[in-house]
Amino acid sequence: MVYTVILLVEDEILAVKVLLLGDASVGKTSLRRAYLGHTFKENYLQTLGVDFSHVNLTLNNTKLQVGIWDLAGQPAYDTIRSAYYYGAHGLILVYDLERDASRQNLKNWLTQFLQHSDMPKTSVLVIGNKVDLFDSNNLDEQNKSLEETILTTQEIFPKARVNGILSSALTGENVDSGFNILLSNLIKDITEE
Ligand SMILES: Nc1nc2c(ncn2[C@@H]2O[C@H](COP(=O)(O)OP(=O)(O)OP(=O)(O)O)[C@@H](O)[C@H]2O)c(=O)[nH]1
Ligand SMILES: [Mg+2]
Repeated sequence: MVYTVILLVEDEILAVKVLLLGDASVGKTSLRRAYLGHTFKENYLQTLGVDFSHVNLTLNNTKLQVGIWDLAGQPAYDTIRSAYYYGAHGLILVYDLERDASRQNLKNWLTQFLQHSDMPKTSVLVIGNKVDLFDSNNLDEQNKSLEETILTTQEIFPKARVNGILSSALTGENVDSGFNILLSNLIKDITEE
């Protein structure tokens, strides 16, 4: 099977591929929708296989066309998911701050991704989502586990630029800034090659 690496430099527009990965119901689709400016949906409607969006923007004087591949976390999609890992410049690993098992499981998501990814460099953003469910003045524990997760991710994937944030798709907190961190790193990866 031939896979096309999705990096086209046409008319100085960089076309980049970003993946959202993580357990079912952690909020991947909600984060994608929040980033695109869509309204928050309270009811859970599982992604059926994959959802895709793209957005054009300029960041750090670079024109980007960002393709966001939002992969279903339900185990039923385990076999088809790996086909989407190829050519990803950016990886967003999402966990639910209320479900520590979803954070622990990010190791498995990353390992699975690395078995299929073919890119020399990938930027990674770890997101602890649903921060609106916690007291904003008392996030020490959440910040500590985020730091721990960033370190583990970096250990498993030493070549990657890894960052992390606590976010909320409901309030929009840190959604834009998180994507911007990832995209800035990814521009560095591509332009410094
Ligand atoms: N309170 C709160 N709820 C959220 C947040 N993000 C998502 N949710 C809720 O969590 C549930 C799951 O959200 P989705 O975005 O569908 O989760 P997903 O990760 O895309 O799930 P799959 O498509 O099955 O992999 C929904 O009921 C959302 O309303 C958040 O930031 N805060
Ligand atoms: Mg989804």
